[in-house]
Amino acid sequence: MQKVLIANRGEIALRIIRACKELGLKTVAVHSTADRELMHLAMADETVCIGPAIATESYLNIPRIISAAEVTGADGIHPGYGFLAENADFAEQIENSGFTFIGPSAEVIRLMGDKVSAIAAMKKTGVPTVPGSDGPLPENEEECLKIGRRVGYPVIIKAAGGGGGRGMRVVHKEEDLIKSIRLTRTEAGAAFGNPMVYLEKFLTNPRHVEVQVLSDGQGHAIHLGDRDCSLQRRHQKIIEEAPAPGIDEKARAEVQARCVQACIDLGYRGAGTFEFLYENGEFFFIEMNTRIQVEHPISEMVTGIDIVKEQIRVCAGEPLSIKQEDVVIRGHAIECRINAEDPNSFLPSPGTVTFFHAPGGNGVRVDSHLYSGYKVPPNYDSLIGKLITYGATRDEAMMRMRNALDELVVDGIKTNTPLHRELVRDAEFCKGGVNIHYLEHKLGIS
Ligand code: MV4
Repeated sequence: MQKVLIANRGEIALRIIRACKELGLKTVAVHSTADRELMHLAMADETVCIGPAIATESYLNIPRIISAAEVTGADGIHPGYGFLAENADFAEQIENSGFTFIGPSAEVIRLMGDKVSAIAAMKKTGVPTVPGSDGPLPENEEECLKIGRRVGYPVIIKAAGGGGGRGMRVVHKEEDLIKSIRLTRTEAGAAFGNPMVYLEKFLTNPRHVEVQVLSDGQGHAIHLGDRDCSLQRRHQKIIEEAPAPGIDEKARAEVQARCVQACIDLGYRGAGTFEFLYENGEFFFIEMNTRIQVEHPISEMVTGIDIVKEQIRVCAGEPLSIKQEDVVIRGHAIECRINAEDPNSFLPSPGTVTFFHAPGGNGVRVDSHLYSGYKVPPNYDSLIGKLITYGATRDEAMMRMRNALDELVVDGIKTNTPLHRELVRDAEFCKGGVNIHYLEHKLGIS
């Protein structure tokens, strides 16, 4: 691989260009007409405008992206996260056109995109899953009632084509099961073109803990420890940390080893994340993400491994250069997602950044495409940067985050920085180990 086309925008496009530069790879940045002022365009070797602001005609338009790779002679395509990152057809068309998709095979993306087949694959390889229907719910409603009775209430109905919190419904009692299944099926058919649903025991107070992996698809795989992403609102993560605090060490070692084995069994290539619910000392697999994730930097900080560089290397066909025994989790890292939004209403707040000052100092990392004068367009995700702090201990990382947030200045638009300043001083969050409902309860949503 010699030239990488980055099929994304914003901070992750910048992050990928930095990795390519370290690897000595040429870069092509593609962008929409709304994104001519993006910082990474100035750092790329070449740029191509692929269409209008509306993502379906630019960042989501497969023929336009492949054409841009063709005209620039790029041989690798990095999807980043979001947009086409987990679109199996995109990966397939890239490979069929003779380019390298920086991610796993289209087959593995498809397997993990269908949550029913993903769970079946995990059961087969020995990754622990949530007790449930073990497959799609049958058409026969008497059979569904039997499954509900066996699993025990409360249960959750999820769409096979869903994920990330889309297409699910909690059922507290048997009387509500059948109508909930019918409703979820109808919604899933409309939203995902697939009415298939499955059932799981509903865990009432779990934490969201995920395991980062790297795998070369040639029989070598490693994990880079775990992250706690429980602090979320409406399935949008707000703060993440690595490692997850207060996890049972035996359960942790076991689940991490199972994830590595799963990568080998799947022939997995690239960076990936196994998502779990963690409750009462046990891990339960819910989904696998086949992309680089927003929160990958905290795992980089505690391992010293550049995940994006390794992801590109293994997808270029090189064997994994790191052995598991060389991966040492050292210290603690926290990430605050800085969004261009109103800190109270959470409504997007696009516009011109009249002044930007990034914090710095020991153990502080800022992954952001922001600069003074940059105009945040209204067309895309509101993430404008990630503030990451590292410390020898969790307390030190938290202290550095409090100070870094106090140094951060973003003028001209509203950001969620005030919310972050409050959260890093929250007594329960400071203790560590809050569950997935904590933030919404604190904000008074549910
Ligand atoms: C669950 C659950 C409780 N029990 N599954 C939401 C996102 C999707 N990835 C899975 N989700 C959940 N699945 C069972 N069996 C609770 C959630 C959930 C959640 C999970 C992770 C992070 C935040 C969440 C917020 C609400 C619900």
